[in-house]
Amino acid sequence: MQRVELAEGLIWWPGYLDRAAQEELAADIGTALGRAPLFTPRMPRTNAPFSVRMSNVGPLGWVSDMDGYRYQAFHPETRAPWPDFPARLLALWTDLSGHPAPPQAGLVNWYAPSARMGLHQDRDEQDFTAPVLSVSLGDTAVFRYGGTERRAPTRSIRLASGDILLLSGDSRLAFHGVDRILPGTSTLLDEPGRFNLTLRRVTPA
Ligand code: MD3
Ligand code: FE
Repeated sequence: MQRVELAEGLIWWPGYLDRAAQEELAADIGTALGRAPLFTPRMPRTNAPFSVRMSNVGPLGWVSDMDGYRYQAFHPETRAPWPDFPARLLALWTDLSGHPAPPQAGLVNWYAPSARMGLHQDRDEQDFTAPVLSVSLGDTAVFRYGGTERRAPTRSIRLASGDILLLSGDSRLAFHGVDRILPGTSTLLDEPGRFNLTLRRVTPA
């Protein structure tokens, strides 16, 4: 298993999940989305829609609307609690995060082929000492990352289905984004596009 340290604390395991494991996780996510459908987040203030659609699993979920970015325990449209973490997703955190406390939020991002995510930092959590773990499923994404200041130079890698990233230490507050999806690069899903699953802690343990 290849383990690549892209920057201090930014670890990449290309092809960590084999095809069978990807299929199982994709099925778990399909089940969760049956209970907590994808929603379209909106930018605070402008109310402009994100091109990425989202849902969550676990006790807390990330949402964004006119009132701001936040974590909350229920779906913004159905008002139902988020589905439980799939056990297979929790196992990846145990195996790879190096963090003693369990994740609290499992954000599910869905990228249709035209979706993008602009360069940003993840700073809505109260505990930056905990890492973030990211799993890619479906079509390859062109992922860009830089430093902790927006003007720092950036580099790009292609995140393929089954790849895992760990964002820890000095990279926990790195700027990052998704420039584009490369449709037709994976046969995992029934439609073109990509899921990204991120596991996070929100509050101090
Ligand atoms: C680097 N998601 O949900 S995952 C996000 O592919 C997000 O959907 C992207 O950025 C996606 O916030 C990138 C990889 C990732 C996740 C969190 C990070 C990279 C990160 C936090 C800090 C630094
Ligand atoms: Fe992010």
